[in-house]
Amino acid sequence: MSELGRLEDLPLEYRQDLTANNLVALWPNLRAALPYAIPTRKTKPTLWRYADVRPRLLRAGELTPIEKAERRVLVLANPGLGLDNMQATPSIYLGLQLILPRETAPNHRHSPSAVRFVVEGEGGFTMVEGERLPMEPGDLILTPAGLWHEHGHTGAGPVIWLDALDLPMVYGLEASYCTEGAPQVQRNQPDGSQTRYRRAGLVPYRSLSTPREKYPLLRFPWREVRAALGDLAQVVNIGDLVQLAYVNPQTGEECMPILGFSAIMLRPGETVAPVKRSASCVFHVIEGEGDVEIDGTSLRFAQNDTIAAPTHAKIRIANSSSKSPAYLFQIDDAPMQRKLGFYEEFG
Ligand code: GTQ
Repeated sequence: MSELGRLEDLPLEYRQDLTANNLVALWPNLRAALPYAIPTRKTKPTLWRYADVRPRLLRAGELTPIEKAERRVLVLANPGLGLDNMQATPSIYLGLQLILPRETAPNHRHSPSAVRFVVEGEGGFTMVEGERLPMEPGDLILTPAGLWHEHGHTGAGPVIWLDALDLPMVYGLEASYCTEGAPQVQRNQPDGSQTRYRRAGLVPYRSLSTPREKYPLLRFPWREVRAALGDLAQVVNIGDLVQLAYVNPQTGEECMPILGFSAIMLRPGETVAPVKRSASCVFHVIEGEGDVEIDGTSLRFAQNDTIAAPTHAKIRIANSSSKSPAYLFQIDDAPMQRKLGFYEEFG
């Protein structure tokens, strides 16, 4: 490998002249842009304990009325990426959102896509294009790019969910913006997408001849996902991943364009070592407790904690209970990397 010329090797007058003409010499910067073998990663393996976030989020509920917040969210920001940048990983925005009884987070739509993973509370709902979607703990709710959505809460006690958005990508492309709207009129089909697409392998007959909906299924109830994981666990060898992807039931492809979502079950006492991948990812603990090791950093996790891992990370996850399974919700940017042609697994 030849040594590349440094900036200091160039005459000062020449460097200043380049700058004045909005030009940059590539070779002093080439290795930073294209490092050998492994990308430069600023993302730190990071764990946000729910026990730390929850009281601060409830305090935000006291300090800031919903009218002054629009969305009452504490963002899980990776310290390696700069807190102000609001990135859990370079592609994943995460926030924990609080809504209190009778509050509404007003109707809007935006160019980034969002999903909600419900953490606690009963009686919350998200309305998407007039369809009212109940939010039970563990449910995954999609609010894709450009669709109207508002949140409400008709129950008692706080409702908290994890927001995951592809905001860093869309913002980085200078394409992130939002439109406000009047409250939606509810269609007489609450949770209609879930009713139509409840069973894998069965789609409404009419969908075969009508133009495909881009987002046919908007809610994935945890009850169904949990049961499906339990079934899958019966036929997967111990140590192999029991993992289900949330997909578009009409195409079988990932349900959202940039970020991917899946659920993992760790059987009692089980340790798994997922294949190393070019995607960055996040784990949110649905149930259970254990230990995760990311590039040599060990983190202990409990229920509702959230963990970020950089691209190209070596990851090991252990369920520390010998009696109960553990369940994780995984978010990654594999869909985008696949579409762009650079997704890799290093098996
Ligand atoms: O609930 O629509 O965490 O627009 C950030 C931006 C949540 C939302 C966030 C949003 C929302």
